[in-house]
Amino acid sequence: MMAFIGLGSNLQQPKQQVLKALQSLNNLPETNLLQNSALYQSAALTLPDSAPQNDYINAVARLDTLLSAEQLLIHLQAIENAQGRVRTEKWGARTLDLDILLYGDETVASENLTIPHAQLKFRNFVIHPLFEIAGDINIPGLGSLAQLAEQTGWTGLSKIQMD
Ligand code: ROI
Repeated sequence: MMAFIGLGSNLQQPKQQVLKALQSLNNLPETNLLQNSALYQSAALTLPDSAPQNDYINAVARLDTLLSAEQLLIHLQAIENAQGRVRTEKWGARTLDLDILLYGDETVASENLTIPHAQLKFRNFVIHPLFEIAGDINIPGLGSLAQLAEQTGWTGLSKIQMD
């Protein structure tokens, strides 16, 4: 199955955290990392009235995996934990966040998992990196990614040049 993973970090050398997580994704069982987007710097999206947070580094990865969505989730949580993720408050700063954005063209609505990711359509730091590597896909319930990307601004978001 083709799956797209959103990566985000805003603590403890975020760029290194994201690069390390990409390696870990490639080392998952029955899984290949096919592609990753550039890294993007993005202003933190926070809850109203919460303390300011550092900027995030965000990226999106494309996996080919034989794992089920639920198995994949468990592996992603293990990677987050291995990189020092501590769950404190909702929408708090974090060393690493890994979200299953898409799992083929499947829709999942279970206790632990909502696919497509429920916030995807509101987040330019997901939409633009995803569009960079998967310009021609459709998103279940949302239609063409190209159209979504066209409608989505770049406020607070910039692609990082790695050369
Ligand atoms: N803000 C940005 N810019 N990038 C993220 O990955 C991100 N992740 C989160 C919250 C706290 C909602 N804000 C974010 O989980």
